[in-house]
Amino acid sequence: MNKPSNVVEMTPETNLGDNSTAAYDIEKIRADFPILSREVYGKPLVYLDNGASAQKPRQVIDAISEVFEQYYSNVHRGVHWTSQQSTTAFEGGRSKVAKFLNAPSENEIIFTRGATESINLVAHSWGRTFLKAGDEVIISHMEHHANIVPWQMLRQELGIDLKVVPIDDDGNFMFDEYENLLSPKTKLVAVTHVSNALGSVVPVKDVIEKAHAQGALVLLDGCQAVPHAAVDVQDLDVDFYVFSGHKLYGPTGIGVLWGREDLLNSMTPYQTGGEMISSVTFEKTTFKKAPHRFEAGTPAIAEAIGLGVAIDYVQAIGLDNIAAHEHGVLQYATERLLTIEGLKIIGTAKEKAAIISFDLDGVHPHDLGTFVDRAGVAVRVGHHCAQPVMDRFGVAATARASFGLYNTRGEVDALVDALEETRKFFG
Ligand code: 7TS
Repeated sequence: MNKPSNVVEMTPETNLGDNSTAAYDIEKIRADFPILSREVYGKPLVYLDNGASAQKPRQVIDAISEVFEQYYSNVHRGVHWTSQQSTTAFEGGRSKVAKFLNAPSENEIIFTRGATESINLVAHSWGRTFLKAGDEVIISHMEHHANIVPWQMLRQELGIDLKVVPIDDDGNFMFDEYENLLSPKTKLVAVTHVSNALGSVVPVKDVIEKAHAQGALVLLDGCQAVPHAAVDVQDLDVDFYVFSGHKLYGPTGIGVLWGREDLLNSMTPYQTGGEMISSVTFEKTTFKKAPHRFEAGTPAIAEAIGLGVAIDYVQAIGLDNIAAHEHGVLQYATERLLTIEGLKIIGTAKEKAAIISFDLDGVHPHDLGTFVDRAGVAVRVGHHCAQPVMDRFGVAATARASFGLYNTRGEVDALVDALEETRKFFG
């Protein structure tokens, strides 16, 4: 992220939550998302679970329908018209992702099923090629399970060590502790760009600089970063970057692994089979270079095309405009939530993306989630696949409101009203 979402400079055109401005026409944006105009339990849907998955604009929905209605076929293997159309659109999706991340080459964009598969791919292919017993991988205390368990599996299999950067009571990444953990044994630093449970923005540029000074590579989990601000992999000077399409207003079943081309081509394949080979005989098989090296079998065709359209969509609004809008909503939500008696925000880091985890005194998060749902408000409750974060703050679960580019201050008010009702009901 060039600018973390909460340090984006605010301008009079961009910092207004609900109000349409020349730079940010919120009503027009909301009208692009069909689901936002529906009601649940007779109440307008207030969708505040974007951290789990974001809703889809009409442009993405239509693009996916168009694939199946107009030109669907398998890719990379047909001389016929539909196959060529599908291949061009599919590879167009790759090219949009490359530009979105400012990747030097489209060959560096590997399509996966999602961030989980991207991280597993790196652990499997890079890890098994380059790690040996005694090597160290550093993660942080606020990782999603998807960036913990694959490394634990390698620890079990190869005997590597896993080091964990602690977080402070506000949910800040403890940089001094990180520096202390780095050593010549460190081979990889795999950390989240933005915490899904706390919203904390990790100072990734400094993390990368220090890791590289020790000769270690860096993988960033960008799931919660790419929907909120512009990411430039060259400016970051990172080695691997992963994210899921469905949190970026795109379809499910499609995700991205970006890696430096030389690195990718030095790695053993992840899955093997059709489309990733150069030649096969019963004696010997040779493999293609990236990206096809890592894309065995028929890929998620319509989904990759849909992801490209989602990227067009956020870029047309502008990532900086989105960041500024969401920052306004985050600030407003933080202030309003703190007026609720007994409500405690968990995660008050210096730099935050538009995610607020909270606890309401005396109300179990699951009861809270069920209660506000009846008011049409969708929040996530649970451990957010980040159980170590819950342990760190001594809770089993939290409620979490995570905002997207279409959320408004009016929706924050609806959440606050629903929480006041919840408090009265259980109080
Ligand atoms: N990494 C982070 C930081 C995430 O937030 C998530 C999903 C993942 C990895 C895994 O992504 P997937 O698309 O492969 O499943 N996070 C959440 C969440 O916060 N609530 O539901 C899913």
